[in-house]
Amino acid sequence: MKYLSVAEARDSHGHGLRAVLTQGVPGPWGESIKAMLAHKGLDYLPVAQEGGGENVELQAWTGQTAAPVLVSDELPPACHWLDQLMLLERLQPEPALLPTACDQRSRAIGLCALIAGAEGFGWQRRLLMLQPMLQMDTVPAPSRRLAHKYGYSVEAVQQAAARMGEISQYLEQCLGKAGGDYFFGDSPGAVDFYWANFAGMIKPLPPELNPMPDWFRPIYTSSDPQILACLSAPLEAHRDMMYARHIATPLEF
Ligand SMILES: N[C@@H](CCC(=O)N[C@@H](CS)C(=O)NCC(=O)O)C(=O)O
Repeated sequence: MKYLSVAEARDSHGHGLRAVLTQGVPGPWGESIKAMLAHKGLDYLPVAQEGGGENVELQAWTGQTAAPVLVSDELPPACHWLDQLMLLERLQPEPALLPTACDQRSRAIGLCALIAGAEGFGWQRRLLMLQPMLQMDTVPAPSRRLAHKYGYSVEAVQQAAARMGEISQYLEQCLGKAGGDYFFGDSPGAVDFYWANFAGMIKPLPPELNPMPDWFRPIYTSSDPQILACLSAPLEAHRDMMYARHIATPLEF
């Protein structure tokens, strides 16, 4: 994927939607957004963020340093997953990513928060991924930055696997109750896209579908039975169905 620098992207005001993405790796937040952009047929200019980097120019442009960010010309940068979702719905209402009826809509947003939000499934998994680096004698600067940004502490890490288990069991229940292939209705929505992409944080797709760098794969691949149990058979089948039907592979990042 060809990326603009943040400086180039700032100058492209008037050229439509820009998506700041972590360059070179399949970050689950960014991959979810890319999959939903593609699902809606929305074009965008990819802009490079450096995972764990200082991202000084991004900070000056958007007021924060993480990815993804969606910047649509005259609107404020959408840095938070819910703002991003609502922006996608606004830019291209069909196919919709959220149900309209209030009950289903509030549940769908809640499930997205459990997967992608603060303290959610991805957040907890990231704490566990950071743990080996945080235990080194000299903690690498990117890990130190990420630990600070995303609430790492010994106490937080201790509860992470159990919390992932609670969330994934709840997701499995919701998928079962939905009774079809998708979390809501008979077409894919935000919860489906988030789950499919975040499942890769414990068992990434094989190299031919997800050609992530060799150094990155072991970080994402878990061998801990408690964590692997989060990917129950129905949740893994859902993930595989989403890639087979709705997310283009091989992934490009
Ligand atoms: N601000 C986002 C969180 C996005 C996020 O967690 N981004 C991570 C993805 S791993 C990231 O950019 N990490 C690398 C970094 O912060 O440099 C939200 O709340 O929706």
